[in-house]
Amino acid sequence: MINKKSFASLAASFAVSALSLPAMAGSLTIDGNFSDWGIKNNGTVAGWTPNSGITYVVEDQSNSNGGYLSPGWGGQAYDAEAMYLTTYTRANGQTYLAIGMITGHDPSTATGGNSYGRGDFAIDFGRNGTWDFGILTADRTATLHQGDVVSTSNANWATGLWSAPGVYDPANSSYVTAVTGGTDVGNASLAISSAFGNMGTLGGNHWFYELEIPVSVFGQYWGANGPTESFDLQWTMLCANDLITLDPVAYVSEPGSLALVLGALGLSGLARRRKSRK
Ligand SMILES: [Ca+2]
Ligand SMILES: [Ca+2]
Ligand SMILES: [Ca+2]
Ligand SMILES: [Ca+2]
Repeated sequence: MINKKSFASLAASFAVSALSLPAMAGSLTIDGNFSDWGIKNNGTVAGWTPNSGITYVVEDQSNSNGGYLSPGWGGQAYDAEAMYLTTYTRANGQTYLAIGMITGHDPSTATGGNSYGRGDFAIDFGRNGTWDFGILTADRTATLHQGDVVSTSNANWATGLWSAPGVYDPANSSYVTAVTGGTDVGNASLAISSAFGNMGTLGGNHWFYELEIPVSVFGQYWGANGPTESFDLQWTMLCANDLITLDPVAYVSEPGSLALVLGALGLSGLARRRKSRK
């Protein structure tokens, strides 16, 4: 599995014009309910696994290890637990990027004292450390509101408390948390669930963020056949005590699609020749 994934990202880095993302035949309802993603809060590890056509990452933690999460602490109350992503085209011809995220962080957490509120979703096209878009989960300025998609540079982001895992250094943190400026380029649909339990096996309360973004807002970064560059999607809270990051292009949904990519590159023939030489 690990080999397959790294081979897939190698293939993706060669096949720049053929970045393929997971896609769904149907569409989702942006209502804060994850049943349409196939996610289940049934008290099992398998409950985190979504329907096919969705890429995801799970990093479920608890209050063990002194509440250490990486890069900071806080246990379940600051646990970024899972990120999900898919794409689909609606009957109107418009293609959408949909994002799901599960966290143990209460969205109503106020910022003050030792407490930090929710952050925004961040996208880095090119995976080059420059965060190009934010999707706002709260009103951030007089003109940048919850649900806005904002074109950003890194100067348009607040950062967290940590400069590296376990290193408290707010002045030198590069972990982006919330948008502070930039250009409003469009609107996402956003719904946040109320608290639920029984997610996975580690206990605690959880919340689900569900988003849908028309890919036209990404301009040059999204063409007729999908994103023009690989990208990272990230979410954290205002302290960045725990982050969750998804690189969806590294994901290959079916062995057949990897074989297709490798075949197109002539790599499968290369692999066979190498093998026969041994
Ligand atoms: Ca839903
Ligand atoms: Ca957890
Ligand atoms: Ca986590
Ligand atoms: Ca970038």
